[in-house]
Amino acid sequence: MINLRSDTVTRPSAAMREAMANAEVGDDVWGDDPTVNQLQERCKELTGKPAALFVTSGCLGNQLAIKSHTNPSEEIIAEWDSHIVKYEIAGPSFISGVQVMPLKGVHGFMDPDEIAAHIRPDWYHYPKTSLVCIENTHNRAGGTVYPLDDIKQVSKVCKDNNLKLHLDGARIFNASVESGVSVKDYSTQADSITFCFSKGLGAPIGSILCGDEDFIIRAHKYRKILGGGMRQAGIIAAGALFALENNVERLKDDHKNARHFAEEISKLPYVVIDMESVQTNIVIFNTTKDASRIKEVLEGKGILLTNDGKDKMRAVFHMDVSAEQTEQAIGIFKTLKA
Ligand code: TLP
Repeated sequence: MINLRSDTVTRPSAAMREAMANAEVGDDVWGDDPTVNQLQERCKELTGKPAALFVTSGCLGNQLAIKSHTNPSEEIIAEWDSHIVKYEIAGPSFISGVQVMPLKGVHGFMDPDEIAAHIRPDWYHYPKTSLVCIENTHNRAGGTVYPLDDIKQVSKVCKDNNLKLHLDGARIFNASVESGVSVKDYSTQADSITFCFSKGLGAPIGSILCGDEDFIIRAHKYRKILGGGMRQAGIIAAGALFALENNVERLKDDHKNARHFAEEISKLPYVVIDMESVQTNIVIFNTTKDASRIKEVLEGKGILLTNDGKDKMRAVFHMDVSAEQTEQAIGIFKTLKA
């Protein structure tokens, strides 16, 4: 099977498993796991943030960030198609008691003037706006890379208005290898960042949340409340360290495969792709055929991908899909009749 459902489907390599098997461990709820501590230190260096917290998932990282930056009955601004709005099951209201003001972006990026226009004036009828969340790369826009200058403008709006800025950088390394902008240069624009080891980086589990010390002290408590404290977590932290060491530069191969796949399938009469959106490892496309039917037929031919409603599909490239398998997938797509 060529699994293009997500970059979360990768399985750890033999070398990564070996690093995990040999990890030194301790009880991380006591702060005693040397491998978790090493990973958190490494992530502080990478992001330029004073503190870091290892968490089970990108969702937990985002939700802890929202909880730690806000108070109940406040409002946060996020892009309407972002992961936080679309796929975190109303987590901001459930966990933090805040309301989301979703703004539509272009390629997933909100207009800084529009953000400014939606900050609530101080009035007793209104919630207080306290946080802006951005996503880089933007998943549902097709893995688009947030231009650093645009992030700087959003950051300025936040600073000028005393708002916090959280960066959902689940795929920040995809953005970084593609743009040449360092993870640190992206992170320092925001008050907090999460990124995932379990997507393109190929580790089985884990994400990190980075920010200043007080923020991470709050997040640490909330992680505990939500059951996110792990004991000998060094076993999974070792996979994450291995991923940072070995799997960053190779993300460019995934981008190349995604681009090639998009270029080829865009020639098919029933496929419509905004090629401008194909910037990293995700290909989102529309189809004039029934997307769920295409998905079914492709599954029978050995390709797994996802559909979103009747006419939208997503294919994600990652380390378990080689250039040859990309070629095979294109070939199979071409056998579908118009
Ligand atoms: N995205 C998953 C699904 O949940 C949709 C995927 O297959 O792409 N931020 C972004 C931008 C994400 O794409 C995801 C996962 C997360 C956060 C959450 O990460 P996890 O799955 O580790 O909770």
